[in-house]
Amino acid sequence: MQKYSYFLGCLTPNRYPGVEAATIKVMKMFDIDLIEMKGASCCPAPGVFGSFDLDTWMSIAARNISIAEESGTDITMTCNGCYGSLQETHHLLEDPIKKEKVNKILGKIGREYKGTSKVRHVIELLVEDVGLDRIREAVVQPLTGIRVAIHYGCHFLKPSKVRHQGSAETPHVLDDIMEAIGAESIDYKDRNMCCGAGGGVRAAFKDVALSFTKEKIDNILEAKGDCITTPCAFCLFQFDVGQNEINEQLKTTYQVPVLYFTQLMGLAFGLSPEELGILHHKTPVQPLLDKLLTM
Ligand code: 9S8
Ligand code: 9S8
Ligand code: COM
Repeated sequence: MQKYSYFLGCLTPNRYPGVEAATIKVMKMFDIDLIEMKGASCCPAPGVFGSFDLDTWMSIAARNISIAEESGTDITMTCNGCYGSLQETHHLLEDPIKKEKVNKILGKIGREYKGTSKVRHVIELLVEDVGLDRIREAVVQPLTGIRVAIHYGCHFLKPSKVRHQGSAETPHVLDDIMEAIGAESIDYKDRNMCCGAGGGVRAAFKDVALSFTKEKIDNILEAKGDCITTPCAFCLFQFDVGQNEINEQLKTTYQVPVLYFTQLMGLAFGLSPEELGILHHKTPVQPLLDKLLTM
């Protein structure tokens, strides 16, 4: 069994424990053990901390990575923001001058960043290490007939010269996974547009954030999407909770189910909605489950 440190970040454990459960269970099916990182903190959020003070941001991120280094494992995560912080810090600290500066700060708390743990999004483990063939073989309940609207999220794709997720303009890694589990990944207008929440926008200007979310959902409905999926816990939160906020404000009735992509994989692998924690999402997922039963 290969071991990976699972960097949870803030949203996954606090708001979406089902994402944590689904991801651990799905990865275990492919002999990948996700281990807890004792003492990990906020990544810290790239669009917030990173925009204000790079040294503070990098030092906190480097402290988190050093926890994985201690256990001799690489590090993975289920949030694009966390991926952005840790992956970019790993990249920036290839510069010896920056590394020395950060280690001076970490030295005050008896820690050191070495750079020995790789930082990889859980999608990378699934596509590169597990492979689409093994994913296809694990399917017991193909999601045939389900029209999935993928939202990749900004930090997954950009800056593209650091992220290496194929094309930042026409990404397809998650499309490939969705097709491997039998679902149909649909095209819709402005697919790569931000969900609205990132960069502190949700915290500072909620109406602006929600107007982005609404525009995306309208585009998804126009393309007849049955559900939304994403590789980012923060985007998941914005679409799931955001639809309810829009409905309250505008007296609308948006109800497009939102699932983390490993939760959709779990359904295709025969895990129950309870095991995947999807019944606790703010926007009910029942319409999707009902459609699955009729397929
Ligand atoms: S940690 Fe604190 S706020 Fe958050 S979920 Fe993802 S980004 Fe990193
Ligand atoms: S949250 Fe997740 S990755 Fe971001 S910045 Fe724009 S999109 Fe939603
Ligand atoms: C979004 C993270 S995933 S942040 O709000 O841009 O920092």
